[in-house]
Amino acid sequence: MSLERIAEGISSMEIRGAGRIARSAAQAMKEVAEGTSNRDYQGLRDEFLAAARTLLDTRPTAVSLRNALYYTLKEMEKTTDGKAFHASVVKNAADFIDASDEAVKTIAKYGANLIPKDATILTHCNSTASLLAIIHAFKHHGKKVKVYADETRPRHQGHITAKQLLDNGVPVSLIVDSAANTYMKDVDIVIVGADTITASGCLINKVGTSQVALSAREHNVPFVVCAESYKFSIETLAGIETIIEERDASEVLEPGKIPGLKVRNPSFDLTPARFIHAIVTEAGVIHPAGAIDIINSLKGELPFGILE
Ligand code: RI2
Repeated sequence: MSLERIAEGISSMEIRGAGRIARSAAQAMKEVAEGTSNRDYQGLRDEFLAAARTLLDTRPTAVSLRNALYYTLKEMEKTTDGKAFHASVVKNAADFIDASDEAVKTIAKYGANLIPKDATILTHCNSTASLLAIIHAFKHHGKKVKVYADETRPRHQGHITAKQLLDNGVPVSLIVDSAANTYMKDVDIVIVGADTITASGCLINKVGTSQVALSAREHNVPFVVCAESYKFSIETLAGIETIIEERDASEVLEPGKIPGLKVRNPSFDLTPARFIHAIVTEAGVIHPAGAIDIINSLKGELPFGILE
């Protein structure tokens, strides 16, 4: 797909999931590189930065998207040789996509180890790595798990989770988000994905996640997050606050149904580190306080700030 088509797909959430958004952004940069005959450094720099900014504007909260762009452009300040810079963008984009796919598989294996035998699990929204961890525990560890899947208003990503679990033979019940606390007394572990992990180990994830975390804490249920390293926010290390994306009211209420009514529709919320039992990354299972180590390793590798 072209840059414009991918950007439109991310904006409309046809392309969704922080990991898939990041891989799609890298793919878009690869398409831009493969589509230009330009080998002049400055011309390429202008072209790639313009493409990166188009992608950045699609979903401001998606730190994974920003980090994917940093990864793709990480040689930009290291060479002024146009040919070398061009080749690096093609290679880095492809490498990011492969590394992201591998990270999800690794997290699924590590996450499956955390799932107790015959556990009842509660999920919120739809997260690739979290889902694969549950399926891995069910299929490869023989754990007779069953799942309560929050439907996750307003876009009902929980329906995707429920269908994928059903298709893999995992017993699952879809519940409305406000029923999570009711069933939490029967739950052995909560597993969710991540849009962003901040430097202080907080989680930014689909709206409603923080209420699930509150309920899990109240019921003494471990709350586990699956997050690839590229979801960790370098910006928060510098004290730059992550924007919580607010989406169109029409996702919540049919336009004109209640004339004059104001609707708020935040796409994500923040779960404090103290509510998080563990974060499963491809580098291993860490305590939220370990987020700083992941971010420091990213800082050494990614050209933080080049897209400002
Ligand atoms: P994976 C999703 O947001 C959910 O918040 C999910 O937890 C997170 O992205 C990560 O998804 P949205 O794209 O990368 O539905 O684990 O707004 O698939």
